[in-house]
Amino acid sequence: RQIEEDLRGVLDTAQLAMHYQPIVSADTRQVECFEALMRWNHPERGWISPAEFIPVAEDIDMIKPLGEWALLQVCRDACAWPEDVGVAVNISALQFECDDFPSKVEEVLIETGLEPSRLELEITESVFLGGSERTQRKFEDIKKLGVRLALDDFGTGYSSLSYLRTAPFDKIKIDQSFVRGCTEPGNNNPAIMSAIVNLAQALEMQTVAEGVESKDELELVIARGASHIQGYIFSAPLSQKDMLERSANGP
Ligand code: G
Ligand code: G
Ligand code: MN
Ligand code: NA
Repeated sequence: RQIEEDLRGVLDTAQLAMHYQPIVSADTRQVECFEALMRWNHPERGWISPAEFIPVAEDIDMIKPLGEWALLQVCRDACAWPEDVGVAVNISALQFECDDFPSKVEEVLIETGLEPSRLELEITESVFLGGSERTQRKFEDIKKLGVRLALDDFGTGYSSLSYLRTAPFDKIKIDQSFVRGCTEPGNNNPAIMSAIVNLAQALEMQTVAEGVESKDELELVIARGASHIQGYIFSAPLSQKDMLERSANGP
């Protein structure tokens, strides 16, 4: 397929970019970090969503080079931000499963000089499907670097909760499917949100409500105890340039 061919060569082009979306603290209403989201500007097809090309990259063994490129790009970009602002990077389960993943992260931190505590890795429950001791050791190696771990798309996978006994997450990201429609009457999402927040608090983890678009949704997720908010209500993902210009002009 053409998309596969184009993806194989994409790192030799300037078609890939990392965009950044703010994650705001519910307490201070300040931007605490940005989630990095990959964007592909294809010469003929225009913008292609990562929801489309990341699975293709996984199929054709391109996810490791793509993921490593993203990590390096993101850490470089974050070095130009205020020192108290962090950055979160999505890590494919296939990339996470590589034996050298923790050492790659360490290399990038050394190469860019980014303070490790400013970097957060977002992984999904699917990393636990391969499961067990190797995964746990990987988590420990990453935590030893001083990097933070977030559990992305929480509650949407097929995983059990047993991994929460030992996995050292700093943050749980409440999937946006639990935010959609949460303000409509008779909706179960607020109850699910409260349960996730209670679970996270008991485990001393932060919670991000994702995909918050309206003021009503914002009020509801804060009332339900989410410690952080992400969504179009604050900003869509922006290029590094647009994001820095906007920050300079205030939030
Ligand atoms: O930003 P957007 O909604 O288009 O992202 C769609 C999906 O692609 C999301 O699930 C997101 O986690 C994933 N994604 C975006 N950027 C990256 C990336 O850099 N690496 C990986 N592995 N996934 C990404
Ligand atoms: O799977 P993950 O949570 O990493 O993906 C986040 C995705 O959600 C990104 O593709 C991002 O562009 C998208 N997104 C971020 N904020 C909003 C929002 O407020 N509404 C919607 N519909 N999508 C959002
Ligand atoms: Mn994410
Ligand atoms: Na998510």
